[in-house]
Amino acid sequence: MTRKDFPGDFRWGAATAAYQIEGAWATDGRGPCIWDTFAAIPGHTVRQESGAVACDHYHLWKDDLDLLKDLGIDAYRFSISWSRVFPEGTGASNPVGWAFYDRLIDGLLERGIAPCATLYHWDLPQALQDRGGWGNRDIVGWFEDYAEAMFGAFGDRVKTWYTHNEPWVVAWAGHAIGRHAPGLSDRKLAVQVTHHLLLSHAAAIEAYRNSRQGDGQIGAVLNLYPMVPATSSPQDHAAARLLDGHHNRWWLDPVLKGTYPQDTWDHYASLGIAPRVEPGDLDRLAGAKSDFLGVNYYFRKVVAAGGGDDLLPLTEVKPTGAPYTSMSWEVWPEGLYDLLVRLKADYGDIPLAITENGAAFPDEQLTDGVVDDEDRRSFLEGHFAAALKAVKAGVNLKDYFVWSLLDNYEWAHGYDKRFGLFRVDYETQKRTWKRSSRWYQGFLKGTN
Ligand code: IFM
Repeated sequence: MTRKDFPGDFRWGAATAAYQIEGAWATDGRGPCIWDTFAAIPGHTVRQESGAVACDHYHLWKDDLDLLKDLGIDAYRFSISWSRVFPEGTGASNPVGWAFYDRLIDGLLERGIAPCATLYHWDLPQALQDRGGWGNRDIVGWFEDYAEAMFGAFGDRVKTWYTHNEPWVVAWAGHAIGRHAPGLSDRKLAVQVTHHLLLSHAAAIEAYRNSRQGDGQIGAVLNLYPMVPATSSPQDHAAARLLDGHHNRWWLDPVLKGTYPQDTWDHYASLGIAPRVEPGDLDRLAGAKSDFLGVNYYFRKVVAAGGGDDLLPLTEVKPTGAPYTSMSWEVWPEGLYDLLVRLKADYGDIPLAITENGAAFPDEQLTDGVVDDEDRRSFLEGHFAAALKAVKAGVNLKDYFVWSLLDNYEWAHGYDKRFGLFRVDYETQKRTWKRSSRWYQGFLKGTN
């Protein structure tokens, strides 16, 4: 397999997110975000680690862009820190923060790399959380204003925009499970948050269509999983369908069809947690047409009926036979093919982008100055092959971003989990090539 097997305009890239790499949390007027607050509370993150310094990309961005250039990628997916550009989320802007993204975007273009920007990758300005955060319907307007400002400032050079990254995680991990900022445990609120996130996605698309610089592409990024029944029993099939509604269709249907899936709606309603939807909301969702769908794929879920709770009366089974990553995620490249083919079958020919795919491994072995991560290299090769198989099956796949450019802050796991194509020594901030990045470079340059 070489890159020539993929369509000529296929884009290869790497992805990151602001809070996970930038650091400089209190530098140049950046306002606090909910992860600064959440991580400061003992017990929330491993060793109480935060993104305060992370990879210090805010200062080392030039070196990191040189790595991207050396790697030979076409596109770079990064996120904008809302509280760096608007310290309070709304109102006064912070020009020094904007200048950072200007430098970054110009630096990418100078190196021949397409800048692709995510508006929201989980780091809500704390000032907005203090006003109710994603639970307050006003956030739809706050997000729209922020999005409009970003399109105005950077839309002349950024031609690929992502509204939200993995809104499921924002709603459920942040507001029901409490494992992510803002650390709440209220499932009714979590479902209301899903609705506000979806409305804000639609509002950002509207703002983009109205922007003078809205001549690029915009869409959402969802974390999606093939749901596999553990056995052929009708009960396991029903359990897999339930989880599919909760994780996948609750987002896919509104984003791509402008409706909520009836079965999941009825299930939430039976528990008294269906969202409050105001007249016109569904029309707004339906009217916001995406240019593409961003797909983050990491693993499949194998589902058995029974266990769990009244929301999800099921158990996720850990299959044996395949390797697992440091996150205890099964390595299952076939799942990527299954997912892409299913999206085409159920949602038509909307262009798809793999906006994240990658793996955490221990990365302990160093050979000749290179991190010897054969596990990650073979993970990537297997998933690239699955993507190619999907392309050959007629899936309209356009981009592939490896998660992540650098080892970085893996949220509640702190710095324990290494996902990078480049190793980061957090003491010295030295970046080191890995066998996987050398292999990716060879794949891109056609020298493997
Ligand atoms: O690190 C995260 C990223 O922020 C969102 N997608 C999944 C990655 C790995 O857990």
